[in-house]
Parts: sequence; C-alpha cells; structure tokens
Amino acid sequence: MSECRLRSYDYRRLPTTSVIVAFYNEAWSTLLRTVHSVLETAPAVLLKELILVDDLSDLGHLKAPLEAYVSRLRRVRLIRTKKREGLVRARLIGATFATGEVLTFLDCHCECGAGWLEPLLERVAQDQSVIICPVIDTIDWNTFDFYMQEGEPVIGGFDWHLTFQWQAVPEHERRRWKSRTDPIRSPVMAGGLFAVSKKYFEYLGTYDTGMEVWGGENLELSFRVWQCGGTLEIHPCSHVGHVFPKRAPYARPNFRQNTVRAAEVWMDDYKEHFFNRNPLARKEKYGDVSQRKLLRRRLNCRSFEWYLSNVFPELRVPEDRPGWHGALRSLGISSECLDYKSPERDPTGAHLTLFGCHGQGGNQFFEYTLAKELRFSVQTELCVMVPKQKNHVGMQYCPKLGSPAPEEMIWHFKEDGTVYHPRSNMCLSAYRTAEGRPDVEMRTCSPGDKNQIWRFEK
Ligand code: UD2
Ligand code: MN
Repeated sequence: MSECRLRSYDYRRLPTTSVIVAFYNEAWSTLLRTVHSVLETAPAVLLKELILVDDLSDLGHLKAPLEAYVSRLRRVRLIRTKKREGLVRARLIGATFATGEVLTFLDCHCECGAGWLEPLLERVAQDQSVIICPVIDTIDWNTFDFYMQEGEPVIGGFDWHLTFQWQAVPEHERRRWKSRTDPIRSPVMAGGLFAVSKKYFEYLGTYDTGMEVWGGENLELSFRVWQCGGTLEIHPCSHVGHVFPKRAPYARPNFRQNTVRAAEVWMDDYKEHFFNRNPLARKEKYGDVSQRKLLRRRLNCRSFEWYLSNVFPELRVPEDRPGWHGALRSLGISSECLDYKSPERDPTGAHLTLFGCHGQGGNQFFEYTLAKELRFSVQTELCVMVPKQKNHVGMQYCPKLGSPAPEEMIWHFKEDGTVYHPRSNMCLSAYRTAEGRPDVEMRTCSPGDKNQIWRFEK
C-alpha cells in the first residue's frame, strides 16, 4: 500500500529481534530462500541473529552441506534437536538461544517482503502485550511466484470443528481504524509467522509443550493471548510470502490431540460444540493439561465466553439442543445418513446426498435450530433449503446473524421424524437413484413412509 511506503522508522527506537525458523526435511531451495530473504530484508541493526532449528531431519542436504553453507553466513546459527520434537518444541528450543528482545517466528519456506520487519517491531515497541503477524502472501507451489495479497488483508477465524480459516475483516473492526495502516485485530493466527516480545511470550507461558508434530498450537496461543489480556493483530504493512504446499514433506498424523488440549484448557463448556461435531475428539487421549490450567488461573485469564463476545462476535454459537443435532439417519435406508458434498466433491451442485453413516460428525453433522433451520457449519454456515420451483434439496448460506431465515430454509421437524418443508408442502425423502445409489429429494408427504422418517443420532 502506498501509505505503507510513506512510513519511516527510527531504528534507534525499535527493539532488536531474533528470527527463529524450525524445519523438518525441507528442500534446499526453499530453506535457503527463507534464510537469504531474511538476511537481505532485515536491517542489520535490528537483526540479532537468525536461528535455524533442524528438527532431526534425515535428508542428506540438511546435514554437512547445510552446515558448511551456513557457516559462511554472518548472524545465522544452526541448532539441531536431539530427537524429533515437532514444531512447538523445536521453536522453543530455538528461542532459548535468542538474544534479541523480540522473537520473530517464520516457517522454513518463506520470502520476506521489503520492509516486513519494521512494522512488526514498531508495534511490539508500542505495546508489549501484542502478538503481531505479517500478512501472509502466497508463493505458488508450482511456479514459486510470489503473489501479494492486494487490498485489505484477510484475518484468521475458525468454525466449531476448530478448523482454521481465512475471513474478511468485520465491520466493527474497520470502524476502529484511524488509517489503512492500522494493525488489524484477528481472533486467531494462522500460526507460523509472528513477532512477540520475548519477555511477554515467557510471561504468557510460551507454548503448550505437550503438543506434537503439527497443528492446533495456533488456536491455543490465539485463545491464550486474548483471554489473558493481550491482543493478536495483523500488520497490513508487513508482508511475508509462504509456500502452501499440496502435500507437506512429512507425515502429519492426526493432530486432534493438540486441538483437544487447546479446547480443554481454554474453551470452558463451549468445547462441547466442538466435541459434538467431532466425536473422535471426545475419545482422544490428550495427556495431562493440569499445568496449562494452572497457568490459566495464575494469569487470571478471562472466559471463553468473554472471548467470543468481545473478540469473535461473528462466530455464531450453535444451540446444540439435546436430541436436535448430530447425524441424520434415514429410517428407510437405515445404513445411510444425510451428507454434505462440497462443490469440489460434487460438481452437479446438489450438495446434499446420502452416505453410509460414519459416526464421525464432519460432513454428517447437522443442527435443527429454534428458528427451524437445518444448519450445517463447516467453514461457512449453510442451511438446507428447497429452491423455488424445484423438488431437489440444496444448501445455501444461512441468513446473517440476527436476520430471520427465508421461507425456503424453514423446516418443520416433527416428533414422528418427518422433515416437512411448508413452503413447498413436501417432505425430505430418502430414495435410490436409477443406478441404485442412495440419495435425497423432496417428495409429496406420505404418512408412514419410512423413507420420510429421520432421526438425529450422536
Ligand atoms: C500452518 C502454519 C504453521 C503451523 C501450522 C499448525 C503458517 C504460514 N503456517 O501450517 O506455521 O502453525 O499451521 O501447526 O501460518 N516443522 C518442524 N517439525 C515438525 C513439523 C514441522 O520443525 O515436526 C516445521 C516445518 O518445517 C515448518 C513449520 O514447522 O517450518 C510449520 O510447518 P508447515 O510449514 O508444515 O505448516 P503449515 O504451513 O502447513
Ligand atoms: Mn508452512
């Protein structure tokens, strides 16, 4: 942004930083692109060191060749972990070697944009209790071109499955700004790229070291900083490119355990909405979180309810009334449940079908609300509806928070299990296609027809 180019910084007033990059089996070119872009863009007076943490990689080029290469570079340190730690503990091991006042974390396949560091350091200097992230631009996975996010940056959010997602800046945040270069508050961070005062990070309890390999730590740190009195922001003048690969260079076993740890410690009773949608998480062995709960008490942190109403009011809190949420099993074709097919999975655009009940929530989780909507909420809030003049069942964005649902989205889910749609005067029915595939459509209601009877089950 032109406004960003016009800003100038007094280096004497900015804190110094250590940049920490943990890596596991990263390619030579992407790792070195990260290293050199930090060295070329970070003002020498501000960069104490760049700490590379090898999380016990086994690729040959990361052994002696990397060591030799790095030894020729000033201010770059290479640390090796003694066992595979996962990104949380690898980053923390790096942090123990940091001599700068601010810790700046990056992934190992990044390219820093010109002037990325100064706004981050300036913000930490202004307010010690801020975790500040750059805008994350995309480095194309095929061509390795750098694509800068144009216009207003996106911020971080999540749904009740606790999957991270990007979202637009809400109106109440935009109203808070005095200029386009103001930092933007974000409910959660993507995870990899941020700067934080070393002292404050330690005060906050660094990371949950019970988290393994990958995932979930970004939500945990985000909840924690907000609930414990700090803020999480994205600086629109700081840009860092990141490769979002099709496939990571390492196996990512399930990270449910990490997510459950975050939910158990920070979400109070709201964690139930997550568990309802993810029954496997309820059974997950997540280890001991007593120290983290103690930390929460010691820092006198606020409730998740406070977080939701003050930091993330856009997130609709599900009703999840007993008996009115879960998988919708058909009594007629009793092995099958209502199942959402995303547009990528179903190019015909029907979006709703039947699929063998799997008991794992996800695409089979629906909620019947007091407003008589049938809601599905992975990423966005979708409502089951019947388009005008059609007898097929579809999905559309639910009405905005606080607005009533249009008639197409209103259902009478009766005690006898029929799901009646007043607007079309028809009932949701299971049936088999000509090829014998189970599916759903709207049909004239016929009392007693098992194909029109549905049960929510957990
Ligand atoms: C995103 C974050 C990432 C992290 C992750 C959730 C961005 C741009 N990226 O996924 O930083 O927060 O969400 O956990 O926000 N690594 C290790 N040891 C391991 C596994 C990974 O050191 O066992 C390193 C890895 O080499 C990389 C960093 O940790 O430098 C993050 O891993 P990633 O790039 O595979 O994660 P990403 O970008 O898909
Ligand atoms: Mn990454």
